[in-house]
Amino acid sequence: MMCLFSSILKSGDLACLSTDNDGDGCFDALEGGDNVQLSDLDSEGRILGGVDGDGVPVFS
Ligand SMILES: [Ca+2]
Repeated sequence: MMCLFSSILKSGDLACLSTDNDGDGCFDALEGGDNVQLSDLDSEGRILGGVDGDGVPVFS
């Protein structure tokens, strides 16, 4: 994956590739307030399933 604009986290990782930007141990997808459940994520915090035509994740 290529990031056009991204900050660098304290960990040295690119923020756009991190699934826990603030490093609190809770996946950002769960903290986003879009009713994402743990069961919607893989073990690394990535949303399972595909994306719609606008690149928005599609999950049930
Ligand atoms: Ca987090």
